[in-house]
Amino acid sequence: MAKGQLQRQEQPWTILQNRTELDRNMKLTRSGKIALIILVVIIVAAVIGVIVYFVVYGKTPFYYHISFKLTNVEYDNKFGKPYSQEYIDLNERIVSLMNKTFQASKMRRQYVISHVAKVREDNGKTIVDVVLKFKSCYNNNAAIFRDRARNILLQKLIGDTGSLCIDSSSFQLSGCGRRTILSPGNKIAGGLDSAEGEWPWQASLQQNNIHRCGATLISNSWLLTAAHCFVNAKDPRQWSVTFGLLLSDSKLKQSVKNIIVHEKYRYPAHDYDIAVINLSKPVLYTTTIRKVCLPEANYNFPPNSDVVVTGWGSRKTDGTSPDVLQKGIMKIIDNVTCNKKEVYNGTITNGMLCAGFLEGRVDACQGDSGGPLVSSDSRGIWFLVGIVSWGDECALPNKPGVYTRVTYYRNWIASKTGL
Ligand code: 4AZ
Repeated sequence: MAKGQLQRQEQPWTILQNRTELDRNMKLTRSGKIALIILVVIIVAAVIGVIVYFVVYGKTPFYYHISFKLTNVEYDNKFGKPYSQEYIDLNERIVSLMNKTFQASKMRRQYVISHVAKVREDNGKTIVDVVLKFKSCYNNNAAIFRDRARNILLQKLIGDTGSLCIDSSSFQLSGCGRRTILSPGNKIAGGLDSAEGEWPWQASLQQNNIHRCGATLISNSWLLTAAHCFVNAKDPRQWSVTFGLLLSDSKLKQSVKNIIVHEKYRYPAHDYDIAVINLSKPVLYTTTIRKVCLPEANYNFPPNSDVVVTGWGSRKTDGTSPDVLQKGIMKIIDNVTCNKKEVYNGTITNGMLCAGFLEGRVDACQGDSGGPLVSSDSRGIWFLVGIVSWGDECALPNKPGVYTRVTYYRNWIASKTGL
């Protein structure tokens, strides 16, 4: 009885044990299957990610601008007309030289095409501005990419250049202050709307996704803006920058890693109204997103020269803000004039610069702060002259806009950014 009982007791125990083992095995195979599925999903997602990355970045070309002097080509006024036979012939000779240069180099796979953007005169000789187009590379390799292109060109330009004599000392590879849109023009006759790519360094500085200020791209990771944009709002996590013509449909949004406000800026004083923004990751330059050139500290932008201010600021004091980036074409006003009693009565310091018209009419306004005031040189390269800072209301007679003078802070910018 006792044995029988034991036997009867053993049977359900063994069954139970076997079932538990079976369950464990089944569980193992089930968790094994789940792990396998997860692994497959991860691999598929990674493959899709890599493909998307290559497709997206593979379609983003790099443009490099170079210029050099042709010592055996007399300048001809017809070079100024892109449809003249003279221009077409010169373009063909240069494109053929560029094609030969890069097709016989280590960059043959990255090189796409080139074209002459502009022909200029220098002491009767001809200077050509050429745009070279390359397939994309990773952004952090851009500097290496650039150096490689420069070395290939320099080697070629001091050697055999066929029928063209090139002054290699005139060679310049300029990566800033250039549009790749050739003739943006005015979209609206007499209006102030800009065109996509016309001001490719312009950014909108946004606090919790709301436009607060303008900012200017000065490298792929740094922007310049006004210190007063960050009064009581210094946490970089609440800020982002966007690029593109329309505020409502930006082309790119970047997060901010760090904001450096000039250590001597004291609100509400207007001196030292400058700050630099470091992006969380560098932007990839495109046809419509590019950096402006920074002038040297000793450069002087002469009074009365043409400058352009751009931004999404209001159209008049306390007015509404536009969706399309606006431009205002104006003149630099010297500090002596701007300090006259009836103008700003001595309040304009050496770190400030005035621009606009004493009769009013064109001016920056609320929301343009931090944005660029730019000027183009004889080659059509754009330099940053000022940062929108302050003014007595907007477009009033004798109250032009006041800008942070970039040359005055050039060494401060270098000390913070290395640029
Ligand atoms: C502002 O409040 C502002 N007219 C910017 C520029 C000017 C005036 C005000 C210049 O952001």
